[in-house]
Amino acid sequence: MFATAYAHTNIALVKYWGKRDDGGRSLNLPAVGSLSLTLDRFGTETTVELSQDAQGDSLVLDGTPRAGAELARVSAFLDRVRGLAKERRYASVTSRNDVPTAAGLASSASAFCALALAATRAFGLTLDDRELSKLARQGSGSAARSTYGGFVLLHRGERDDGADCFAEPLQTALDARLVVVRCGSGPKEVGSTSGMGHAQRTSPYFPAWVETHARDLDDARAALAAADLEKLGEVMEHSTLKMHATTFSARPAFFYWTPTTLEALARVRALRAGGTGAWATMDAGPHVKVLCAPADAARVAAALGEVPGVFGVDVAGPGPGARVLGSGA
Ligand code: 2P0
Repeated sequence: MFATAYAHTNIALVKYWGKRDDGGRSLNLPAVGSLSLTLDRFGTETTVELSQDAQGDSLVLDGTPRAGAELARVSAFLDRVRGLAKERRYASVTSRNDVPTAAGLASSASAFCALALAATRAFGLTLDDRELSKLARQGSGSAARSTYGGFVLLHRGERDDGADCFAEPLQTALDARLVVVRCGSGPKEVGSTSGMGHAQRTSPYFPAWVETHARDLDDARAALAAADLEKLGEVMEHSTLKMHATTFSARPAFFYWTPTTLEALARVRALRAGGTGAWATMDAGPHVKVLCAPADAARVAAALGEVPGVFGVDVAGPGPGARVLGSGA
């Protein structure tokens, strides 16, 4: 049995950052909810093939066999799927990213969503989207959101068993673009999982991050309901700057930003001062993603492309949810 699935990446407008206690169940429950846009470019295609004879799982990522921590994380995720399917067979996983892996463009979001969909189908399970989002979340929190296209909400939930921690799509009349501005190259120094854990344990600002987060989500949802890009952009920038403030104030501190990140941020502010609606968000890496209206995207991309040190710009729009590309025996 095999199945192939594709999932697009997503960028959080209101960020997920930190985990809540799940009583040691390894359910990967977020400390806060989040709200994202699934993109129409960048993503992961993954094939899962079951094997009668294999002595363990295997992983080939972007043409290279992987072992160690990468394989262990995938194998632990497959254990969850085997548990759901009451199956014991091992699987070979072949995955191709069209996201620069570990460069802050959220490859784990599309990767674990595509893996969740391909693995469940290969093991003969058909989960509805809500259950798929809960399963993907256990691989990587942001992956839950790639289940759906467009704007997506991931609920924080309250329950220890994670039953109310799922993603759902948000309806809006708003159309928008995210201009992805590459402000660095190579793998990041601090992964998002370890970065958020360290910030949560050591930053005195972390409690304020959690306390003020629900209001940001409410404001972003109201902005989407009103199709108000300016209001959405304003709360988006506020959320990312608070998230990064927890890294600056961690002990020891760490920085995802490079000087180019700051140059790009200055250019976004200059665009705004000049009357162009443009707002920035940064994740666990140096890149800047600029939210703007479709009609402004070419101008924003040209302005950001001129910033010294920028490696390249891509314009992304709202994309579709995860889908099965093929399956069979
Ligand atoms: C987000 N990030 O909401 C936030 C903003 C990065 C910064 O979700 O530990 O790889 O696997 O659940 O999903 C990236 O963190 O973390 C992320 P885990 P994940 O997109």
